[in-house]
Amino acid sequence: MPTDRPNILFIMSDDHASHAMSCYNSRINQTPNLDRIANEGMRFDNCFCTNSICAPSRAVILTGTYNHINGVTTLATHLDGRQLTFPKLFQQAGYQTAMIGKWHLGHGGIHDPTGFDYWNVLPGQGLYHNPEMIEMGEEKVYQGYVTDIITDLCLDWLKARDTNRPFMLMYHHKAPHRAWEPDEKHAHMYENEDIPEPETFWDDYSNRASAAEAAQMRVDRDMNKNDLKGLPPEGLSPEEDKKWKYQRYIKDYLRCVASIDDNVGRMLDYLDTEGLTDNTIVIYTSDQGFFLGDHGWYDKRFMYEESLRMPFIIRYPKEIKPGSINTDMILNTDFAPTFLDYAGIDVPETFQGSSIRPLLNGETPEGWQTSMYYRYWMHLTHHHVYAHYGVRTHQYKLIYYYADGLNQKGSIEDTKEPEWELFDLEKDPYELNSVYDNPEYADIVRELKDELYRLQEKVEDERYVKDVD
Ligand SMILES: [Ca+2]
Repeated sequence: MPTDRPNILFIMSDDHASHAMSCYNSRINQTPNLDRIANEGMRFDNCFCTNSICAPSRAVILTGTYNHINGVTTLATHLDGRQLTFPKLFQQAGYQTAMIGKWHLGHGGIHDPTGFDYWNVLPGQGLYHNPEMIEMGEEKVYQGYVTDIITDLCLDWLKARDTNRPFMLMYHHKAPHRAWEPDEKHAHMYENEDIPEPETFWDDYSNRASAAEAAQMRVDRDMNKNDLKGLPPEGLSPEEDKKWKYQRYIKDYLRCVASIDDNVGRMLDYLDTEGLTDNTIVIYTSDQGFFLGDHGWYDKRFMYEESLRMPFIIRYPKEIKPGSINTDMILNTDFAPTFLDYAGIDVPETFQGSSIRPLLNGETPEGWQTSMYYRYWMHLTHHHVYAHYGVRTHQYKLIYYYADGLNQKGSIEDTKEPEWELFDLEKDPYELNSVYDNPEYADIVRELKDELYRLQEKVEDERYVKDVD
């Protein structure tokens, strides 16, 4: 084995949308420490998840396979840890490996983390304050704020590591997941200001399939007292009420993000102090995007842009030109092959993505993906979002709401009539007008359906029984 193998510091948060990061030109907050990673490395503007929900995205990242292969289609399907994962390969190759923070892929027996020399994870979603954690199978309660605690545990592990061997550390935050509970230090940020509302805040869900209107994740209607940390003042008009709720929601969300930013700063400072910066690949991403009042919503699940898009910034001074921006399409299936590539470990043939290392060197390989396949399986559960699949290219997005639970654990068996949507992302970047039935797009629809079925076959998924034409 080569002696100069890089360390991997894989930072992931939960539900952090890229439009709440200043390196992605956020209009609503500043993230100076996350920006350090982007400014000293590369920012990806078209990184997408293949199923926009927590556990499924995490399973894709670990196994390098789509959810119909790894079995984690919904939140109720836990990971079978007997599968091949990239941490196992790192461990076998002599890396020191650790998983600290949010796991959310099940606990006990075959569901505990595997491939790690050390793991210490939150049970399920975990708590923001004084969280219980499971350290190598043993439950412990920690005093303090979860984002600080996870960072402290990562720093402790790094300080105690064997400095003669490289490390792969998964530093995975719970924040800024619902119910967005900030710590005392950030509780008063934004107190005397109004956060701008997104362009689609007043969306009325017209000109689309029925799924958008049917979803139950509206800021004005579906947030509860826990989300809002109180109830709106009496006597507000419906518009004022919605605006009030948005401010409560977004400020707490951004306060949780601010704590992540501070803590990532501590981590980057540690790498600097220890002389580890040059030989450590630092990645910051989130398991999916999130609606920050966009379309009047919170939450994710939909194949719409705000939810589909993952932040992805990466720094590696030895290979990546500082301040670079890439617009090629990359997916969460590509993460594992990329990490393995850098570590000099062969990527197993069963992994379905590709290493993005050429992109990081400024070269887009011939035939690089220009379309992606998406599938949300968890029909109706929690937020009444219809099960759907679809294809996105750089210009278009075709979505098929097959709206069937298909007996997936964690889905609800209440089948709806299937519907299609097509968006021209150049003309309609906010996806407000489906042009599926517009005759001018008939050829595009045909091409995209062919591409959808091609991708479905390529990744070995099955077409829905009513999707025939
Ligand atoms: Ca998530």
